[in-house]
Amino acid sequence: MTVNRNVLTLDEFTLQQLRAFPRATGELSALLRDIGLAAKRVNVEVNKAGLVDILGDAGSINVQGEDVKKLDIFANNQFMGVLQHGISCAGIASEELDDVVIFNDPVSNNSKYVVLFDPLDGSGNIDVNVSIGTIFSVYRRVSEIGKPATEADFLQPGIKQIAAGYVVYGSSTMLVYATRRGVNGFTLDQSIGEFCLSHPDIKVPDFGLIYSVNHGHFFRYPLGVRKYITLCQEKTKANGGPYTQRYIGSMVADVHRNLIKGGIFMYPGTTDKPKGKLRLLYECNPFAFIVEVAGGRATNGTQRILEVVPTQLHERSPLFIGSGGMMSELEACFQE
Ligand code: AHM
Ligand code: MG
Repeated sequence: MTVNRNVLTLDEFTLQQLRAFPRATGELSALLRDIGLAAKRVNVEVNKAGLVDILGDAGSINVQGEDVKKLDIFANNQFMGVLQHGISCAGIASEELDDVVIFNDPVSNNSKYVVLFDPLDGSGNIDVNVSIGTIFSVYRRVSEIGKPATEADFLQPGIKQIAAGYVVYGSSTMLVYATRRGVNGFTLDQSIGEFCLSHPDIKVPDFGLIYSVNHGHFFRYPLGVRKYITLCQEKTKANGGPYTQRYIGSMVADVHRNLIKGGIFMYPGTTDKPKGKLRLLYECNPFAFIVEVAGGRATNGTQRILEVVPTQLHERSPLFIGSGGMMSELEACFQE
C-alpha cells in the first residue's frame, strides 16, 4: 500500500491561502505555523502524561535531572515562546497568566496581531487520559503599530477576531482554525510530524442529535435552560429525536464533536455562579467565531457572544453554542 502524500500540510495550506491575496503580508500564516509548532511540542508532552510516575511528577526532578513542569505551565510557555520569537505577534494574553504580556521589542512592536489563548483547557482531565485542548484567538491591534501593544488590543469584542482555532489532543491530535473564509481541520500525521488537511471547509449541521451540558447543576440553572434540557429529554422520533446527552467535561472535545456531528453545548450560569465558568476571551469568543463561520450560532442567553464588549481579561460568561436549529429551539424555551 502506498500512503497518499498528496494531502496539504498546514504550512502548505496557509501559503496557498496567501497566494489568493497578493497584498497579504504573510504575518497570519507565519503566526498559524508558530501555533502549529507549539501544538506539536505540547502534543508530545501530553502523550507522555501517563508516564509521570516513571518520568517524575510535576514539581519534581525527572530521571534526566530536569525540572518537571505542570503540563499547563509547559503549554503556556511553549505557545508564549513561539509567538514571542516569531515575527507576527506584539503580545499575548493567557488564561494561565494574570496580566497581558507585551513583547516590546522592535520586531514585535511592528507586528499587527495579538494572540489570546487557553494553553491547556480541561487540564483536570489529564490524569484520566481524557482529551484536552488548546484554544486560541487572533486580533488585529488597535494600538499604533511601531509602539508596544496595549491592554486595549486584547479587550476587543469577539466579532473583531481575525482568526480563531483549537487543538484537540485526542485519539488523534487535530488543529482546527477559522478565518472569515472558512473553518479547516488538520490531523497530525505523526509519521512526518505535520498537521495535514483532513477536514476541509467544516460546516456544522443545522440540527444534530447531541446536547452537552453538566446535568449535575440542573436545579441551579435558569428556568429556560431547565425547560430546554427537559425538551431534549422528551424528544422522540416523531419530533426530531431522540437526543443524546454527551458531556466529556473538556470543552474542546465536546464542541469539536458537536461541530462535526451537529449538536448544542451549554455552560449556563447557575444560582451560585450567574456567569458560569467559561472565560469570555479564552473560551467563549474563539469558539463562537469558529462555530459562526461554520454556520452555527453562539449566545450568552441574551446576546450574541461575539458582540459582547469585554471589560476584563478574565471575565466569565454563560455560553450556548452549536447548530443553528437547536439554538433556535433553546431560544424558544427562553422566551416561553
Ligand atoms: P479549565 O479552563 O479550568 O480547564 O475549565 C474549563 C473546562 C471546560 O473544558 C469544560 O467545558 C468545563 O471546564 C467543565 O466544567 P464542569 O466540570 O463544571 O462541567
Ligand atoms: Mg480553560
